[in-house]
Amino acid sequence: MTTSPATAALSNQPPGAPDLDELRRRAFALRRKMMGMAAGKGEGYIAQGLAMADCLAALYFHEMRHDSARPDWPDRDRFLLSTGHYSIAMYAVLAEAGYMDEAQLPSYGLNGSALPMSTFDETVGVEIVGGSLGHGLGQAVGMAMGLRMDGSPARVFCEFSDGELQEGSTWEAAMGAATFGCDNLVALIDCNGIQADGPVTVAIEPVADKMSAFGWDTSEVDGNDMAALVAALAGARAADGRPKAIVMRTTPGHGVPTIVARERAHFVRIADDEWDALIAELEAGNV
Ligand SMILES: Cc1ncc(C[n+]2csc(CCOP(=O)(O)OP(=O)(O)O)c2C)c(N)n1
Repeated sequence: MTTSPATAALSNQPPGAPDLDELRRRAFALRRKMMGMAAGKGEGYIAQGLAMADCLAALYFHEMRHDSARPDWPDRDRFLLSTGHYSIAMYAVLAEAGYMDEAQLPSYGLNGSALPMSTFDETVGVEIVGGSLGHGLGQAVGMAMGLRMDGSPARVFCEFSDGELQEGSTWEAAMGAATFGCDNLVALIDCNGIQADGPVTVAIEPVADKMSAFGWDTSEVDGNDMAALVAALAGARAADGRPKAIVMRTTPGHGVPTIVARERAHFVRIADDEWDALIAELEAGNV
């Protein structure tokens, strides 16, 4: 498995034709890195991370304009991870894209590590402090407005979760984005159906209809289908005055059937001697 960094994308021109096989290979590489990071830690947010791999591969290796050699490039597209507890996925993609040395990854979640269990903006390539749920979209709206005021062509891609759709601050931000015409903002809503203690029970559905009603240009995809994701991202490029939302239906644990089958996938507990078999499952499926 090669781990070449992202091709430096130094202009804000739209991306060319996608290479879906290459993007799927990247998504697999991200999952493999995450399994390596989580192995031996006993417990963690691995299920959500595995499910986010396709979206992150599509963003960092196709849709976003960014340059790992210049993480502070003012015109870079921004990726905001609102669910800071998905950090394992963030670190995997930052390593795969060349923002950090892969040798750092085993320190994930350890005391004093530069890769804390919940994301912190001191980690190179991490744009916001995550973890206090319900705040990512508001920050993304402010960032998108600021970039536009500066005349920057950069776009803001903001991931947030179905759990965060239970928080009023998310809907306030959604109204604001439409009011202020933030068409340089793409929301990636991770609808995996779970929250801390079980299923999402508050009536957030129909998410896509609600976002549309709030003034967003909205699509809905299987978040583990690379072709669908790439197409939805391409459809979200229009500078038509409307913010864009992609509702992603993801499967926690995607790529590792035993984790998919776990009833309580939010904070998965896995014994030391189970990891080798789980990694073998991932490699056998090559997903
Ligand atoms: C404001 C806030 N309240 C509570 C928490 C504790 N918390 C951490 S993860 C989580 C579950 C949230 O569900 P969701 O965002 O859908 O994530 P998933 O279950 O898919 O990991 C909660 C409540 C938090 N991080 N922030």
